Amino acid sequence: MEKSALQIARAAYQPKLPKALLGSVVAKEGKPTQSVGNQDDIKKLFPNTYGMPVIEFESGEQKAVEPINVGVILSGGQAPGGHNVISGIFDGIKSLNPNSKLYGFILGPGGLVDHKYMELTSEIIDEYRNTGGFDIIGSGRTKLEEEWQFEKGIKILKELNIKALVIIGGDDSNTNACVLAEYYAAKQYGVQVIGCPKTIDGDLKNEQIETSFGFDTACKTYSELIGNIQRDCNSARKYWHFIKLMGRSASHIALECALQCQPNICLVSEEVEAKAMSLDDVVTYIAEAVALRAADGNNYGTVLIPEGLIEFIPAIKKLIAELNDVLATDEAKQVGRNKQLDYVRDHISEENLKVFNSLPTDVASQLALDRDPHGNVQVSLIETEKLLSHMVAVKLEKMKKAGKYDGKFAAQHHFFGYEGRCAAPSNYDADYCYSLGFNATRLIANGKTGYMSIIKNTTAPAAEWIAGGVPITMMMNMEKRNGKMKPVIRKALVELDGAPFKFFASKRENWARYTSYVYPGPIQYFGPTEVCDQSTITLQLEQAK
Ligand code: FBP
Repeated sequence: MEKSALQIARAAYQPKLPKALLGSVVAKEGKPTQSVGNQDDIKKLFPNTYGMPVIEFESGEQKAVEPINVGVILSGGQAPGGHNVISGIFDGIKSLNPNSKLYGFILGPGGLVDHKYMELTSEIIDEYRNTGGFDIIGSGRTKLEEEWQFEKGIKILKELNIKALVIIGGDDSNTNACVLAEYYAAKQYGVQVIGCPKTIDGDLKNEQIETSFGFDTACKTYSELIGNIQRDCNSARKYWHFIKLMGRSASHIALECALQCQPNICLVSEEVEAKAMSLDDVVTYIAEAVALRAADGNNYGTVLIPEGLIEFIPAIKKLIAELNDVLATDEAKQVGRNKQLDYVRDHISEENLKVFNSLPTDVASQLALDRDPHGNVQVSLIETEKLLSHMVAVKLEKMKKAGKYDGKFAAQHHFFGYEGRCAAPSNYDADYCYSLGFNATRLIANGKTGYMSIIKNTTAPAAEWIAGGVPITMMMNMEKRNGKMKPVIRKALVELDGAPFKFFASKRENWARYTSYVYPGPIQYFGPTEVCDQSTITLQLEQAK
């Protein structure tokens, strides 16, 4: 593989590990745990993996370990640092016993079911250290939830003598990891399953998990681009830039980019829902800010829009919930794609039909037709940035006629998502991911299953990071998916009484009116620690509490 000068220098970077993982470790076990909700249901569904303690590793004497074969799966959307999780696992099992082997399943969970795999040797691993992307083995969104899939999986695991499987994924994938761990434990198949918290969306976090990997690099990449746009915007002074940012559900990415770049406007879906705002309320909010700046002679600005916004507008949320139920029936599944919109119109309530018919046709079809394998609306395909700017233009025309606005409005549109998911991991993500992978092997060596690898205290220098494991059942509750109640990891949305949102809320009026842009510039890998090794502002504010 041809490499750039930066890639060559970066390949030599040795990611940091928490002090506790540098030598042998012992597991310190806490008290039995409970799930975050629906304890009775979750306990019943996970009799073998429920209630296990949180684990923290301390330096100590590790017993001699036999060679161990481990399998690894990358699941779901790409996130910077995935290759470092894998290199951490590789180095971790080799340090336990040099004859251990690592197998990667190709293109996500489907690789386990279809028996598509490759052995990851040191030559292969060395090609991918500290690089972005998931291309070492590829990723996929196949949902692992059926017994026949688990049974097909165990066949290949036994054939390769794999004793433990590490699933690197977001909330849905780790939910499936837990279901698989429970199934293999119940059947006494002798295969452990460990999860690693991944997603640029930043919504897999809780008291035990500080952040999901990839969030740091993705936000820094988007912030560089937003900063560049703001500088262009402040130079030409003639456009309003509407920038949609990935994050299927939670607004963590948009909020973090706002904290880094200080745009004029940043919408936060969770606030829109809490204030029960309609689409028209959102449009009015933006239009009034545009008018205020125009009054000062500033016909330009930036608006950050979280990708999932549309789903959080209460009337649309209600509509989506009914659409999910209506589309989950066997009857609906038989309806041809070209008749599906009519079918939907005939089967939803009058109230929801009104909302449905008020939406532009492409948005309505997107809500009604396409779901990902986990039953989620594919919000990345909805052009909210164009929808909003169009509606703002119409609103401003009305305001002009009423003598409430006197300015020029020209819009540019952007969507940042895929640009950041495979960026070369920042030092934070490179270290965090390597530690997560290495730590997963210590959970395996200690016989754990149904755990997620965790690294805490990550705003401190890496030597002070805390390593351990959290039982996945502890993060679960019951939620409706595809029309049925299912055990799932609770998604972490932006908390409106949390420090990051409160800080943003205290500043946004000023940022809206006066040009206060910050231009963060590109991620730096080499140089002073205050430039290269800082975590996200979100995490810093959360940890400062
Ligand atoms: P994960 O939750 O699997 O990490 O993926 C998140 C995400 O990047 C969202 O931000 C986005 O909406 C979605 O994936 C896009 O999915 P796809 O890659 O299938 O287009």
